[in-house]
Amino acid sequence: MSDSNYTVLRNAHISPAALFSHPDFGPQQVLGAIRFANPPNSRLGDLPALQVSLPHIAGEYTDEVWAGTVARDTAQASGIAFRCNQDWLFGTLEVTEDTAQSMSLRQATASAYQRLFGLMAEQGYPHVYRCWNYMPRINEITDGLERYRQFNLGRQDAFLAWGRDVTGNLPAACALGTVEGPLQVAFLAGRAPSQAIENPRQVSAYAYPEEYGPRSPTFCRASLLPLADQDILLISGTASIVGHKTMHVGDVVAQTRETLVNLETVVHQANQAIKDRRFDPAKMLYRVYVRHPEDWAAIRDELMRLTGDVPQALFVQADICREDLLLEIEATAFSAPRAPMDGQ
Ligand code: 3EB
Repeated sequence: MSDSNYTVLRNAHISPAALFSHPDFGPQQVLGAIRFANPPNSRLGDLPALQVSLPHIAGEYTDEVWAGTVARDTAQASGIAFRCNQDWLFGTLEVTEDTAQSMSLRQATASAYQRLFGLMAEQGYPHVYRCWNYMPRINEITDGLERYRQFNLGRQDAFLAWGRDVTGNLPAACALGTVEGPLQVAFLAGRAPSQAIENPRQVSAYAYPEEYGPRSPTFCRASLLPLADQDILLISGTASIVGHKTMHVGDVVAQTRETLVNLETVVHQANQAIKDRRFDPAKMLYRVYVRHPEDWAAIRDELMRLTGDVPQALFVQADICREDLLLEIEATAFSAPRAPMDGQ
């Protein structure tokens, strides 16, 4: 663990058995976790943790763990489990849809995000950096509208209700489909502003034309957190989209290559923004969402050409938010630590 005076944020893929005994991810440091397991299993204690019932495709089961220095005990408010420290707040929540109770997916999403913004305001962490969204039957059409598009309506409803921008400085995000269960949301918020990074190869998601739904998705391509001793880049789910169009329909290798060019472009944009520091695609932590599990090895081989070695990547089977997308890749990058007085 760093002995600097600054609060550091880190994340890693850690096997459930090693959680809490790892020197950087002890009980006092862990803020929360996201676990993919089908069926769900335990050993997360009272951590704010999403257990998303999507199967791992390959490799050992690991948790994606977020940690800082000295996390406070888990608290509950507005149905949100959260842990925070001086700088960060990590929270998780679930909302069950129930049309009999007027709780459509749109309403469930609006409720989740309204509560999340409420908690952030109340606890004094006004900036949301990253949201993870999982919902059942994401590509199913009900009442004439694909459920992902209903989710986009509800998400934007909540941003607008809180007077937040729906363009520009938005959180990074991902949105994936499960088979059944509640809407599940995890989020990372903080006290200091982040900088939104966009991809010049792609139309910003908040500016997608109406053919992708009545309301645009409310996220940015990556959140850059310029910290005292380290820069962190949280890259949104990234897919084979150029402009606003899906490319290479039906061709998983070509979709993977396009996705990786998009990822490299986002990293390049972030490096431009920080000027002297280098995020390196070879060293990022990846999560790969794969629609058809049999495609995973072909995707891994392409990713290896970028990372030059076995990538630090977790492969999970999930439905992607456009019917014609075969994969989506998200990543976290950490720059080399800076000497404390450097660049001040
Ligand atoms: C895309 O680029 C692919 O709605 O939060 C990626 C990341 C995607 C986040 C979201 C959707 C979301 O449009 C889909």
